[in-house]
Amino acid sequence: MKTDLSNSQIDAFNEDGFIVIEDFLNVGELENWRATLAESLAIRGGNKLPDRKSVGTLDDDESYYDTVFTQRLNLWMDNPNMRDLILDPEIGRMVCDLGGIDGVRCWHDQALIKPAWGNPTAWHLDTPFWSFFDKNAISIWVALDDATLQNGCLYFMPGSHKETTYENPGITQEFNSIFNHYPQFRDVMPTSAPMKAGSCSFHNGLAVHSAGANITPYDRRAMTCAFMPDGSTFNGQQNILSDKQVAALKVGDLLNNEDQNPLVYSRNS
Ligand SMILES: O=C(O)CCC(=O)C(=O)O
Ligand SMILES: [Fe+2]
Repeated sequence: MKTDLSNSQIDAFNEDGFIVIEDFLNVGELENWRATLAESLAIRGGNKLPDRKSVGTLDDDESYYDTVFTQRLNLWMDNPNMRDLILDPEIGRMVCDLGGIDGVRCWHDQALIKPAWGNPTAWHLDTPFWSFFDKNAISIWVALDDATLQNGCLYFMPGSHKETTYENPGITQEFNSIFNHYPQFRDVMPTSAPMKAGSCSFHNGLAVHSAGANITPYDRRAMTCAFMPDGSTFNGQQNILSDKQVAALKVGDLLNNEDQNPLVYSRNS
């Protein structure tokens, strides 16, 4: 893995809210990530989460969502091989360097497979979905197939993370509904982020982003993970937490349960 980050890459991430790392994985690593994803999907079966079929509040219109991507969350929980890959402390260190933070926990990993002929991923923010508020939540998105302008690569609105709030338009069938909440982005020219298989991006969860339709007969596979700064607290939103977990939490409680949100990297340890 190419885990070194230069100061200019860190500066670009802070300025734009995203960064692409070409050839993050070498050929052998890419092969391993693909095989581990296939293994994880087979273990998981049809459930989106380890303990249940759907995400509840995340998917208001599940049948439409399924045409945007096949989504499987927290694969690390039921496959130790996936845990080794996606919760690698080296990735956690990169996230800390990019966000200028001291430690990170896993919020959730997520396989996102845009199926052949899949619909586009509407412009959205990530952080407002989640059960904590933090301006430095960061996701990694690893391309396991070439992600192209034709099969649904990512697009970002540079600098948008500096202006957005926790207001969430969600991922709906209306590709541009973000402009109802943030009309100032109507005039921004987005950056496309095509990536060769094995390349990756990091993005701030408050950066406005989307992905195109998959106009090919092949799936577009990506493995992603959302990282939460260590010390984040519960904001009252359920997101991927179970009813039981939510019942046991009060707003303001630390989200530091190692079985749910393991510490991936800390500068202090
Ligand atoms: O892969 C996609 O289509 C969308 C990815 C995304 O929104 C994310 O990783 O936050
Ligand atoms: Fe997203």
